[in-house]
Amino acid sequence: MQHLSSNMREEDVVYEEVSTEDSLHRSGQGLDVEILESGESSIIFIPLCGSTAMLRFRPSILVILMLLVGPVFAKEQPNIVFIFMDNFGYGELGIYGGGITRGGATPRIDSLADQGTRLTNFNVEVQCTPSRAALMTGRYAIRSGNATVPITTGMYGLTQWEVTMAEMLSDAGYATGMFGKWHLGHTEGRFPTDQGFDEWFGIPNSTDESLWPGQLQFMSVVEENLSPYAVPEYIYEGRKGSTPIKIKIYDSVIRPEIDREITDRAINFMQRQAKEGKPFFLYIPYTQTHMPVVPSSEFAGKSGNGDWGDVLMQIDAYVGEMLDTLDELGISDNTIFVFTSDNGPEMLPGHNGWSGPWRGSYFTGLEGSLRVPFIMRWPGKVPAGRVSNEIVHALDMLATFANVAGAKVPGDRVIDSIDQSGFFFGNQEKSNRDGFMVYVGADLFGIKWRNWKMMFKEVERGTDHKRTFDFPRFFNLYNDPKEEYPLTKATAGHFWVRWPMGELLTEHSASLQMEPPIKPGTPDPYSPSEAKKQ
Ligand SMILES: [Ca+2]
Repeated sequence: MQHLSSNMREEDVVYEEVSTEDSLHRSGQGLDVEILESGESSIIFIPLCGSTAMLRFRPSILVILMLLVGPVFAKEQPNIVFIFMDNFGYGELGIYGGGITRGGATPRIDSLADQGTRLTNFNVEVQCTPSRAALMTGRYAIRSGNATVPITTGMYGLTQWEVTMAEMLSDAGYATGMFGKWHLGHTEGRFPTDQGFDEWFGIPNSTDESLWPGQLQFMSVVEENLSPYAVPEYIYEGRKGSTPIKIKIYDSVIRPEIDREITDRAINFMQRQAKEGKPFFLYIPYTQTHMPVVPSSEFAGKSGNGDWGDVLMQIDAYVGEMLDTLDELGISDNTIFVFTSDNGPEMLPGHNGWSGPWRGSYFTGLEGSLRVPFIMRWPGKVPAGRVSNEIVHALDMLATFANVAGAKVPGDRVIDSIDQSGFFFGNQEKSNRDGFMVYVGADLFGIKWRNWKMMFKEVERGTDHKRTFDFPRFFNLYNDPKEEYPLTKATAGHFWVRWPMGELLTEHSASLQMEPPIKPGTPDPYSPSEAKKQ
């Protein structure tokens, strides 16, 4: 039983084989889910009020989306521009209650909401790397070995076996360009141009690393050559089929200006593709508003309200430039334009983002971590001015884009992505998703289902101790948006919600059993059949 928690001994564990139904019942009583292998069964490992029980069930409900549909060939393939902000909270944009209340107006992005559909319940994974892994693969990040930002694994990211959104769209005939932050691998074979992007400009990791070269101790460690990873982060330029080239060190001088260059290159990419007449997928994971949040010299002081307001104005202007470019090129009507974020707000003091009406920063399972702004515009296709509180997850973008692009979702693996095109097109009021697993790192913190959450764990801030509840906490998000009152009139009498949530959990657990997660740091080549033999 090598999977037992480090603080638990084999002899402390009580094993019990139970029916699926019984396991569902008990799964509503607090858990730290780990899937353990045992022949064809799955085992859920559940600490119960000081004692521990092993619940075993047979996966009777395997709704594996592996059977997900073949491609629906689109008559006309729309371009896709996908802006993915970094640590940009739910409350930042004017249209979400931010903008001027945050010190910087965002009129261009706000106007996108009038021209398209805005979601108030778009959800993501809660850290940079997992969120990007989920978006790119349509699979929970735990599956690809990217459940957390890399802390101890120098070699990380997506194995070549994963099929990314860029690879999928590339196979469907798209030109694919990425300009910005990857955070899915920084070693040979793990760069964006190894994962389906024709071209890439940006950083492999993250923006806090721009602070490293300014520290004497760090630079002396670099001199000492203590680790291949304790080195300055570079800005790269890459093309599919060749090794990316290091352009310059990403330091605090370049940090404020990098999004300017990302924007220029993104615009250049659109211009080139429009000339070629080829549909394109343009992925723009900006570096703002990850700390350090410092405006470009062009915007410094512009809001009169400090760095944050300046940066909001900057982001809005850059997005506006891209929208103008689409208009100038005459391709706005045939372009899906999405503005969203990878996770909830920055939490570092002095760089505090804003989660709007929700509680919590990134790295938590709270709504502030999960819900981010999301606006999609596709003139004539996606209803203009529509606002919806239906649940959509970043996971869903893969299958949705596959549908509109006539691309093919991989059929040989577990896919968590759900095609939401019918919902986005306004053909249906409801989305095709009722809920999802809430992970914080590799830890299953709980389940969100409709307006409810059943949480087994909680952490107030990403670096705090997490609390594990003996009895799960239930929150009615309509009555208690800040998740403060687990046992009130709003929740009492509603514990039935654990049953539909239990269904989701059972399906998820069974799928992890059937296709064990790839371990963090797994080198290429990875093959699931070889992994099973080990
Ligand atoms: Ca992030």
